Amino acid sequence: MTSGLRFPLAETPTAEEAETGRRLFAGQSDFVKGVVAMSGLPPADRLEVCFAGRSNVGKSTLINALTGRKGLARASNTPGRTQEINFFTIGADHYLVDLPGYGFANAPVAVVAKWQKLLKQYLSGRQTLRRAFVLIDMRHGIKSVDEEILSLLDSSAVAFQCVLTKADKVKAAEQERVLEQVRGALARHPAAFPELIVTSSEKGDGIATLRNAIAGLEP
Ligand SMILES: Nc1nc2c(ncn2[C@@H]2O[C@H](COP(=O)(O)OP(=O)(O)O)[C@@H](O)[C@H]2O)c(=O)[nH]1
Ligand SMILES: [Mg+2]
Repeated sequence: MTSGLRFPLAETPTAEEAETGRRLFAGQSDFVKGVVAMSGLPPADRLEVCFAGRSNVGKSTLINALTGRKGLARASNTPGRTQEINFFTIGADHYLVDLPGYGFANAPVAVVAKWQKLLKQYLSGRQTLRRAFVLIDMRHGIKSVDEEILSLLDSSAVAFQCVLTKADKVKAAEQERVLEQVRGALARHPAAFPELIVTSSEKGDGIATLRNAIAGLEP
């Protein structure tokens, strides 16, 4: 039995599904607020998805590609800057939540500790959070720096789906090798959703599939 049977690639949406996803993301997207404490969270009054990934994985670029809005999520992070949970609306009834990038080598210990506490509180306490999307660089696969958030998602019982980024930078044979590494690592995580999505924000690959994964979530 090949491990390819576990964690297959999500199927490309049908034309009808793609249209539903397109329509969701064609709705008004706005930055709502950056949150630094649980007391600052907007009311949990709509379906929510969050995006996590190490800094430079391509998270801002992917959020911009999903929404078709270039400047929505700032496409860069400054190491050590205040770590905020950023809320965006997608249409009238979805929140898209941008979690701060992790894995800065030189972030101050106190900043990291404060961030981890807020993240833990957010993930374990947000009733409307339906799925986390964890972005993994297709050139690197799942690294030890990613394991912390995956374990946190397991312990918070938040279903998470892995999204491979920057596929345009990796040749097909190498992509297969990285996908096998990712499948092996995910097998140890009970909260892992059993489908992977390969994307290139540069080429537009996988964007319709990711939109469809979000549009198909039940409120
Ligand atoms: N070739 C390629 N580069 C990408 C892609 N997505 C992001 N990048 C580049 O990767 C770098 C980091 O992207 P960014 O979105 O700021 O990462 P973030 O720190 O995770 O928000 C930028 O130089 C992007 O242009 C992609 O799909 N393909
Ligand atoms: Mg960013």
